[in-house]
Amino acid sequence: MDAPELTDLISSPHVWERLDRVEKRLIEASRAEDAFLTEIAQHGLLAGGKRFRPLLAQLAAEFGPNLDHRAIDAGAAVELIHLGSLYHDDVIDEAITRRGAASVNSNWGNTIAILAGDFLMARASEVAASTLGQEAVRLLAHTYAELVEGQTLELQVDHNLKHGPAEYYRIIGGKTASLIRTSARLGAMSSDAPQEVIEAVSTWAWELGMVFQITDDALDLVATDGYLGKPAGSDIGEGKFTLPVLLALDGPEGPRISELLSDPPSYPADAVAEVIDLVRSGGYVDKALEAAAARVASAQYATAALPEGEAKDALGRLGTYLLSRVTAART
Ligand code: GRG
Repeated sequence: MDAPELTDLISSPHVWERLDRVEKRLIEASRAEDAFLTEIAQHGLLAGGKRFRPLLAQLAAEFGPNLDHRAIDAGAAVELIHLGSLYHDDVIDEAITRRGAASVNSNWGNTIAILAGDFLMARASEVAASTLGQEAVRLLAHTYAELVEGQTLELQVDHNLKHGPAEYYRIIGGKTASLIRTSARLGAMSSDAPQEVIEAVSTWAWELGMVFQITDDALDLVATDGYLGKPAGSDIGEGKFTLPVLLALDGPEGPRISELLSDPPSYPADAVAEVIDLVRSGGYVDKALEAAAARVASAQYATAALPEGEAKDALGRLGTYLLSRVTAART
């Protein structure tokens, strides 16, 4: 069965109308004096992307009494940070494509990709400072630091067979859940939601962000190449050992997996295929999904403090949606 579309999960037309305004704000904020820089900065925006972070900002903003242009700026700021970090990430990973198009680094080179990423980050701060205030700028700067910390941690454990789930959770907390939490927090702050509501949506979004990455990593092990748009198991090939692999390393299959991955940095395709097979047949993808489902339950628990209504119901549906993406893509 296919996973539902995000548009089916959120019925409030206001959320989608505001997301359209975020799109216009993104185009405006990514414009530079120089047409060449504008083209590069807007390349990743025009290529696509789910706009998951601005969407969370709009949903969270529904909980406050004063919905205005600040929610739009909150959504634009978090997407600009996200896109800037993707430009930098693609330089680090030497990625060829991003969002179904050529990556900026592959089209224009690393220097341009780094500069354009910096430009997007700077514009995120400018957007936040223009209407959202000092606390929002501080929060975004803190999140930017968390992204860098998560990414740096990940680089340190690349190819390392000895790290475990605790390091994995720290990595994905830094590189993914931190910005997802900030997206929801900034959205709720932008509409002057009460403090306890800001805290509840932040806790919810942290758990959701962790689930976002755990399920994304699981997809790499269970979906087809066609679904992923890249070869399945490419995380293993790159020495990125995600939760199912780390759990398998700790099980009876551990010694064989260690042997197969004992000669970094590049592993033969048949070794990667055997690791994937051991991880899948040992039930470790299922175990990772159980951990994700437990976090969906924690996220749900955090929403108890929120006022009843369509926005709260939508938060509840998003966790299930992330889990269902994996079930639907499983081969
Ligand atoms: C300079 C802020 C800064 C960062 C440098 C490179 C880096 C440190 C951090 C990388 C963080 C990163 C790229 C994490 C992965 C996050 C992630 C889950 C990306 C995919 O997000 P989706 O699926 O993508 O929402 P779309 O394209 O739909 O937006």
